[in-house]
Amino acid sequence: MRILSAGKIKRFLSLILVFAMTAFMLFGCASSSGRNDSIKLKRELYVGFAQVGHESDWRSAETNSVKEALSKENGITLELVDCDNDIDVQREAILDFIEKGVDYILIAPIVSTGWDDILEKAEDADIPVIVIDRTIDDSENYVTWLGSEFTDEGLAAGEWLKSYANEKGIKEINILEVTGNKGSSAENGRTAGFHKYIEYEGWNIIDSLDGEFTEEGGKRIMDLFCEEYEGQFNVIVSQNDNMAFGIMESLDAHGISYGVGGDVIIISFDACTAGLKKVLDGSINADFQCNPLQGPDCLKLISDLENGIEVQPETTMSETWYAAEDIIPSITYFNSMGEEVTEPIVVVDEKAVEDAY
Ligand code: GYE
Repeated sequence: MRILSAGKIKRFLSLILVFAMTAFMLFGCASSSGRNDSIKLKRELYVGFAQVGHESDWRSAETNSVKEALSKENGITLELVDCDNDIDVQREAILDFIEKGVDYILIAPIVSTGWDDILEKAEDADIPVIVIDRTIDDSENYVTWLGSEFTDEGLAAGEWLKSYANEKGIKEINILEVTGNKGSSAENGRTAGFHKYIEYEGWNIIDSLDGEFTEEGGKRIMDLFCEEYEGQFNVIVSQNDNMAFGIMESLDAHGISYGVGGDVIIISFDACTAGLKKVLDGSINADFQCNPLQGPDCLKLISDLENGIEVQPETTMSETWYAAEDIIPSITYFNSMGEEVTEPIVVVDEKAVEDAY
């Protein structure tokens, strides 16, 4: 038997690793890549989709992804209601779907509570409900949920800031936080995750206000913060990219520098194309991706349900953490499941922007 040298074994193992990673990228994430070539439904379906609204680039990408997958060509008539962030409109939309007797109801819930009675009605009418994006926390009358681990996004942002401050020798962290809609699980999770670090690291949080996930909201809150706290903060956490755009407008107007080499570190979430452009030009320091391309997985879930295949109660999207500077290769932290994970921090280049949603 030939004995391989340690160097050869190492090279061989890294080859296997590269091969496995390539295979994973090609096939492991296929369900989130937008292709569902093999799915053929046995009957025409009518699906009602109560969408949150159109507040952000993330939301538009999710809407388009669902529209593309749940399409006429795939045998589905999709009735989409844009609820414009109004909880009453969303409830009405679902009651209307129940009345019409749709085959499936798809909900991206604006808030995570207040669903018990309405989902019971859907259950009574025998209409399967699929929840996407944000979670529903006060009812179990739905078949499955597909979305992101928002708490992990917040935890990853906290761990990144801890490592970044260490590397840069930043001793004091004074944070202003612009959250997304209160009561939405996206806001709950990102806040819960990031605030763990505030607590553990003893960082100072000066203020936290709701910017409703919109550019206008981000600007409005930042204008208030600038008036009130100018000179007192060195970190801004914006719970999505669109609010970060508004925040940067406000900082520009107040003559406050930010991003790489600036006075204020900006952390954002979503990593949409416009957001990653801002990371590439150094205006946003780090952006924690939330993956909105849920259409193909929705179609697969519906197809499995149609074929009597049991679906898992939860599907989580795979996501990437991005930064402007090449100083933190990876972060290690305990995720929301209590597992220790090590994940890469990807430095944004032209290609990352091109590949974004
Ligand atoms: O981050 C934000 C959107 O629920 C994950 O909602 C979603 C959030 C997303 O408006 O941009």
